[in-house]
This record gives sequence, structure tokens and C-alpha cells, in this order.
Amino acid sequence: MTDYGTTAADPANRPVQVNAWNGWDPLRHVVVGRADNAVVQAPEPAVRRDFPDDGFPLGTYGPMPAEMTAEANEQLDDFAAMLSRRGIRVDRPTPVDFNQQVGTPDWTQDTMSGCMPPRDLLLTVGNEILEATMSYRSRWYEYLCYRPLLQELFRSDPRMRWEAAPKPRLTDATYKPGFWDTYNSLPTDVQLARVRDYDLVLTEEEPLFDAADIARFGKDLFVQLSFVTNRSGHQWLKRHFPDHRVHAVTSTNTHPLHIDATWVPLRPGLVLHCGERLADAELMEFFRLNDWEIVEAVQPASWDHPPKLSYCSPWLAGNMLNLDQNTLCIEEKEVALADQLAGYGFEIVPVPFRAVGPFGGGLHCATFDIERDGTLEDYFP
Ligand code: ABU
Repeated sequence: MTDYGTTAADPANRPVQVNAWNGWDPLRHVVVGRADNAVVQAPEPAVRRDFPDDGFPLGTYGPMPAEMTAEANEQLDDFAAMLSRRGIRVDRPTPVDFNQQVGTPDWTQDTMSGCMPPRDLLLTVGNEILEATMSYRSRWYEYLCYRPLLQELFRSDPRMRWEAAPKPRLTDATYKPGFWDTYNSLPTDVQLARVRDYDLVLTEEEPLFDAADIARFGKDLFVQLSFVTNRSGHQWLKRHFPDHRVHAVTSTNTHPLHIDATWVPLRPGLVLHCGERLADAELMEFFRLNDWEIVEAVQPASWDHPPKLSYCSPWLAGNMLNLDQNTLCIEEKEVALADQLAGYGFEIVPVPFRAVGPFGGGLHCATFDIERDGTLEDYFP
């Protein structure tokens, strides 16, 4: 096990208090995902998986290789242990058998997916935990892995609001027919125009969003339109959080999937931006007008990462977990990024996490915060 060098009293009995308004307040209670039972999911209209060099060419599916799962779990467990030693309470999901057929009256899907990454499914805003709709049929039942925990939180914290967005039907009308037959072979400028105009795989049949497409900056929530979040999803969130300003944003990312490696809250007044994926002009202007500094992230350590069977990009480098306004957990090989952010006064906690990438993400993806000290603030008055 990696020695992170910091110890603190066992926080497992810390009383539950659901509370988190942003990505940087001091972290007190968090969930870390698990790689157990994860599968390369069976084909479905929302997404195309094609890993010809790694044993899963288009149309094939099945359990992730056992040694990859074991290695990812070791890194997840080490990360959880390090957070506990820092005095943060850590809870974990309850995996189910993901290699089974699931269905509703509208569809059947030959496998599920996994319970990494929790950030995609759950969003904490104040004392509310919201279950996102999700847009993959393979992830429709992922909430089951978190129900034991959510029930426990609900029992323990009388102030907790437990909400779930309307479960989507995910019929064929939810997806643009043939989208994946052509999209990946379009020229980059055409793809980017489609991202900007929001003409991607999802229709507007029903509201859809992943929680990881939402970046929390106190009173302002930024919702990225992506392969998994549509305009109706943004509208639903806007109506659901009437006391917030809920912005829809896009960026120059040909394959937008979650905002948390593109526009990353660091602390009040400072945001990390993946410069290859230019945020839309309106978003940049909004931050600059409010005197925020936008830090252009340095290049990731390797363009070969994430390795096989991963659907994330090398920009996962910026997918970090803030422990507070001064402390960032960053993947240990992302030394240039760590140096860049140390230059802004951050203490950097390097965390070995490469093996988790194929299971859906980095340190931010692999977590969701239940409690951070702090209150609702307006950072863009
Ligand atoms: N939530 C994962 C983001 C990965 C990426 O932007 O490449």
C-alpha cells in the first residue's frame, strides 16, 4: 500500500451531514467507487465501444480482465485509505452482478456496466443528493449500487433531501439513428460545429444528464451539453434548482463527455481550463468579468494514457479531487500539472491512479462528495 505520510483519527464514525456547494470547500465525507464486476458493456444506441487491439472489437462485450480489475481496486482502496487517514469519512458503493441482462418494458440490454465512476450518477447540492437520469441503458440500474448508502444517509441525517431525476425511458426515440455510423469519421471542424450546435447522439425526447456534466461554483452551476447530457436535461436542472443560476455550456471537444476534465473549479477566483477544448466565449467572458483567473492546463504527461479499454481522454490529467482550497489530489504521473498548480500555492497530494482510468475516470470521477464545510455563496455577484 502506498504511504501518503499523513495520519488522522479514524473518521468512520463521523456523523452524517449532507452539505456541499462547490468543488473546493474542505472535504469531510466522500464516496469512492469500486471496480468490482465491471464489464465492457454490450452494444447499445447511446455509445459505441470498439477496442479491437484489446480483445473487445466492435460488438463484443464481457467482464473486464480480472487482473485489470484487481489493480484498479487496489488503487481505489489505497486512495480511500489515504483519505481516511486525512480524517475524511469514506463510504463505498455496493456492487451488483453487472454481467447480466437488464430491461424495462421498453428495451432489453445484455449487460450493465459497473459502479465506477460514482461522480456520473450522483450530485450533492447543499443538503440534497440528486440521482442523475443517465443516458446509457447499461447504466440505468446503476443507482442500485448506491441505494444502501443513500438509505443510510437518509436515516442518519434528518436534513438530507434525497431526490432522483425522472427515470428516462431510453426508447429508440431518445437516440439519433445511425449517429455512431458516421460521427467518428467526420472531419474535426464538422464534429466541432455539431458540438457547438448541440447536434449529437441524444435527441430531446426526454431530459437526460450525467451528474459529472455539472460543475458547482456555489450559486452558479455549469452544465455541459455532451454525449450524455441534452438541452432538456439542462432545462430540467434549471427548474429543479430555481435558486441557482444554471448555465448550459459547450467547448471545442469533439467528444464531450463530462465537464470535469475541461472546466475544473480550483478555489474562489481560480478555475482550470483544458485549453485544447476552448470553453465557449460566453463562459470565458462570464468568469473574466467577475475577475476569475483562468489557468490553462499544461499538456498531460502522456498521450497514450488512458490505456486499453478506456473511453476517457489523456486530459483526464485534470480530473482531480480538491481536499480544500489549498490541497489537490492529482494523479502521481501528472508531474507537470502538479508543478503548475503548486505554483499557485496548492499543496499537491500525488495519487497513483492510472489503473482506474479504464474503469471510467480519474480522481474526480471516482468520487462524489457528501460533505464539505461551507455555505452557499455567490462567486459571480
Ligand atoms: N469524466 C471523465 C472526463 C474525461 C475526459 O474529459 O477526457
